[in-house]
Amino acid sequence: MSEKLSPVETIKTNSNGLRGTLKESIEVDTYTGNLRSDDTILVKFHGMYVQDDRDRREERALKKLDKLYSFMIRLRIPGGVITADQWKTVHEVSEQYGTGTIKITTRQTVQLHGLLKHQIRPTIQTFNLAKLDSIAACGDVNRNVIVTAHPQISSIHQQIHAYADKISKLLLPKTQAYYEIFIDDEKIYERSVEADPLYEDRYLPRKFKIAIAIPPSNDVDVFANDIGLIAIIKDNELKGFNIAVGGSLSATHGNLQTYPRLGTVIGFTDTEEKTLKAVYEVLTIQRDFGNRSDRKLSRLKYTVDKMGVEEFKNELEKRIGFSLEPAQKFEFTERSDRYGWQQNHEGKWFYTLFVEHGVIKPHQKAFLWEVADLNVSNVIFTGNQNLILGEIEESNKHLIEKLIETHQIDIQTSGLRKSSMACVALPTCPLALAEAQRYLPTLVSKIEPLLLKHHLTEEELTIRMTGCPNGCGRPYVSEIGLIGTAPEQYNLMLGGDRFGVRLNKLFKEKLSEEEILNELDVLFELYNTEKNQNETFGDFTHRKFFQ
Ligand code: SRM
Ligand code: SF4
Repeated sequence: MSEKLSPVETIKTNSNGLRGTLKESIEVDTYTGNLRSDDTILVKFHGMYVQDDRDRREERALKKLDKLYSFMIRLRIPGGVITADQWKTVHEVSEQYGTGTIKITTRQTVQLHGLLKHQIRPTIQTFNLAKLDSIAACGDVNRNVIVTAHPQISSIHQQIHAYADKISKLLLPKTQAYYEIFIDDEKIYERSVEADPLYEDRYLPRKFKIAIAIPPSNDVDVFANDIGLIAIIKDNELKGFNIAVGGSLSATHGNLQTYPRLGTVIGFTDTEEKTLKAVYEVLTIQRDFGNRSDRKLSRLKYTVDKMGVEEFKNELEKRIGFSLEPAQKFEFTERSDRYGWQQNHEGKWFYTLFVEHGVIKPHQKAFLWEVADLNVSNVIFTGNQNLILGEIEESNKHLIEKLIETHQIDIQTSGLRKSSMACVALPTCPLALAEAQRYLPTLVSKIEPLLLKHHLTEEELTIRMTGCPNGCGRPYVSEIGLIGTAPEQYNLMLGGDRFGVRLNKLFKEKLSEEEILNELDVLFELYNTEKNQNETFGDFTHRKFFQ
């Protein structure tokens, strides 16, 4: 007997190409800042979420007021690269329609919070003029494709980088609803041009994520993605990609059927045509076999585990019409960003700015505006929530150096802070059980003295915090993972490696700040006295507690 479809499935198939009643919700229902119920689902496929300020819920409920609804918009920026002019547009839109804050996400793009309903269309229209869009940035489709950010890493980085854009385009939904609803007044496209052989009218059972890593860097956490492509480079030439499937980090507290899983490498493809075909058909398998009744169990990882890796690979080879070659050797030896100035193989300069948890501070925003005004660099977002000013000619470097000085852009901070990551959480995320990006900076300030006490200040150990177990800040692939369970309470996860190839495990549950600090004090002491030569903290805790 077939299982009952989840209600989201019906909303998708009945949506007339993701249109639903979004136009009416936005233009007719002016009495509320919210959308009609089904439209709150559909608007995600166009890159937006309806939210409300959770800090103000109580105050508004007491006054018998509706929630303070607003929208978060997330841009689709494959590979995270935009021009200086596009940055200026993001800056201006954030001031005119958002809260003023620009947030770099863990998937190489930016989000703006706090847009009111009537500001959605002008926002999207302004982005559109700057050739920016938010199509498929959320929803049950392929999301922003991410790729190792720093072009210095390889002279063929550009060639690999282009794959992010090609894959993103290949997997875009065909519906023109975005343009129709948010940009043009009239319906200008015929439905006949919208036939969508990939997504059909049911789209995927769940969100889908793809990352491309260029070893030795795993700054994208390639194994945390539904599909991970690992570039294989020999003699400075791109030979092809290893393909990993079934990565995803989310889990639900108390639901043992859910778990974080790292992608499994199933083979290698040596041409662009073969790589794109394999990527495309992984999506069709997930479309056809993915769980459409329980959204908690609908990511590709569950499809892969249900079918078994071998059966999944057989199905893929049947669909692509060729056999995958054996996976090639690779090694990851770094994951953090390369802060400060770096020069690439062509002599161009790149400056990586540390942006704590992706929240651009006012003085950084002022700096970036003036840099963009010079128009001598592009802007690259990293999967670690930082930002690179790229492609700077030697003759222009001094202009940016001067602005760095004027705006006191300081990258001097501890290794721990530089390797820290946190998700948005409160006040906008409806799923947050605890604070994350608003709290981790304070906690890091309290951990730093412990590192000093145990002579570990130079250690670049990774610490990641999320407000719930969904894993948006990828805490399951860190050396110290803190996952919110309730206000001011976190599970402490240990034993993950430094480069994102081994998951951490639950060490202690529901700890308060004081308990976290006490645990870390003891752990740092143990690490300092018992570690092997060159052993990282993550490898040490793995050996000590989980082997
Ligand atoms: Fe996420 C949902 C923020 C990366 C797993 N994520 C959300 C929502 C939209 C909450 C919601 O559903 O209403 C959060 C919006 C908060 C806000 O107020 O802005 C949210 N996720 C984020 C971002 C902004 C975190 C950040 O601080 O950077 C990241 C945006 C990435 C992007 O640009 O697309 C973000 N989310 C991730 C990642 C990490 C990654 O992709 O590398 C994960 C774990 C990897 C994975 O997908 O397994 C992740 N987010 C989730 C999940 C769990 C999905 C699942 O399979 O169960 C949810 C909840 C859901 O989808 O039901 C979620
Ligand atoms: Fe929200 Fe949880 Fe994601 Fe953090 S991890 S942004 S709290 S869904």
